[in-house]
Amino acid sequence: MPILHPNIPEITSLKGIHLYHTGISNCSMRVRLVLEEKGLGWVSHEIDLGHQENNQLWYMAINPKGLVPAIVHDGVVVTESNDIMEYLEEKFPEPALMPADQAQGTEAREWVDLAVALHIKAIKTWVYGTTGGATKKRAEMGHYAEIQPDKELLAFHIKAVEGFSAAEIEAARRMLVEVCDQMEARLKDHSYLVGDTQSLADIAWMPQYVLLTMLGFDFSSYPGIIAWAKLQKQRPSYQPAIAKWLPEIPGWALRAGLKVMKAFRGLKAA
Ligand SMILES: N[C@@H](CCC(=O)N[C@@H](CS)C(=O)NCC(=O)O)C(=O)O
Repeated sequence: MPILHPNIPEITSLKGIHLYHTGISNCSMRVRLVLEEKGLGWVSHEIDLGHQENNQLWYMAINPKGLVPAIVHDGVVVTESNDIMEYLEEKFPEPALMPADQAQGTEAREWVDLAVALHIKAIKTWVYGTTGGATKKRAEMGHYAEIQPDKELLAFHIKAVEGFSAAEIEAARRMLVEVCDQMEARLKDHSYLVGDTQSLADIAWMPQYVLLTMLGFDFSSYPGIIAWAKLQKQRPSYQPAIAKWLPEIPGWALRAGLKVMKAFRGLKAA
């Protein structure tokens, strides 16, 4: 688990829970859900990914990969959303978000691990690929290559700048369909991914549903997932952890805007 003790007094002197996050980031949503489900107070530090605040030196001292989310809890830094969720579960066990039953605990971790494993190759690739989004500019890539220690992430951003091929986007879509099939198989006669209550498994996947729906991924053949998401949205945590941070424009308008930006970027690159 990436628990860091940076030798930086401004960070190590922080008291309470400080969350470094971005509104629309699905990994940030996960951590906010855990904080809200557990009723924990937290100090918000929004990081502007569009302006590369995440790659500034001060933030990379908190997360050396320059990714959100990260938390500082009483001076201890934890990065990686899955590890932050586990850390919070360990430090603040009530209400429990991991099943007490060992087999169910293993199952919940498998759902979380699946979300981690698919983050770059399916979720990010489909999202960036279909929207044509690249958070970094070609001219910035040389510097980024020098500061980014994670080679998979670096390769991803190089690819995002160059543009994903239709085959790569389709491969990502297929991976997402496979997970949706797996989720649907479970959710068609269950309310939660594991056991009879909310767990980190649901929390790991709800943000993907929110993001993918917003960007036009078709869930219409998955009634079980839709019913599950509806239930998740009724939880008191949904508004402060997710809804409050989403753009105030409807999904169709967001998608139309992204399409125009994609076409514009294509013209500029030509
Ligand atoms: N494995 C990381 C992934 C985090 C991640 O990819 N965060 C995105 C936002 S969802 C980010 O910070 N992107 C900025 C960048 O890649 O430069 C986690 O689970 O925390």
